[in-house]
Amino acid sequence: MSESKRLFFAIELPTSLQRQIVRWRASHFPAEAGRPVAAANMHLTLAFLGDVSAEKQRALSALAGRIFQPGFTLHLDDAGQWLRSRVVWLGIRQPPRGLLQLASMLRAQAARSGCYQSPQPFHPHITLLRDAGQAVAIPPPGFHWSFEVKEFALYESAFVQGRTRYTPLQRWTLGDTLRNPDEV
Ligand code: 2AM
Repeated sequence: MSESKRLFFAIELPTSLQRQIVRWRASHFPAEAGRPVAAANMHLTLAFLGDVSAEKQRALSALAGRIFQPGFTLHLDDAGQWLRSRVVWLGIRQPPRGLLQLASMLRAQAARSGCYQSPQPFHPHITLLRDAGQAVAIPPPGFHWSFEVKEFALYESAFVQGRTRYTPLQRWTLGDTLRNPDEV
């Protein structure tokens, strides 16, 4: 039997934004607020797949490659804490339609392929702190945290030498907005 991997589809964050978020987090949350997510691990999950065999991974990759939709802009303008899952997060007050469509397609493809499906509705967020079991004061996020999303990726989550590491395995480009053929 082939080995399975713990996989999820997600949007990567630009490195410069990851660094800005880390600086903001360091100056707004005390060390005891929770366990900080490493900058390189910050991402926005589109669909969590759970443990997936190599065969199912190939099938899901082929389906993901058939998705055609334009890119979109994300404005990170929200922050909060979920006490039940003990996380502090950054989010988006009004998620763009492109983001919701992409997540919904990937989640539907995963469900049809028999993958684990989260019972939770899609709440786009970037986890900043884990093990945040005590309520913390949440400052408003910094301004100008926007970025263009031009691709999405399939990530592997692995626990290596005592640390969780998320590694992009494959990426897919989102198309440009359809143009008038006469436009140059
Ligand atoms: P989280 O950051 O809110 O914990 C890799 O673990 C990614 O998949 C993380 O973004 C994590 O979300 C998400 N994830 C892990 N387990 C999940 C589950 N059971 N349902 C939905 N998303 C999950």
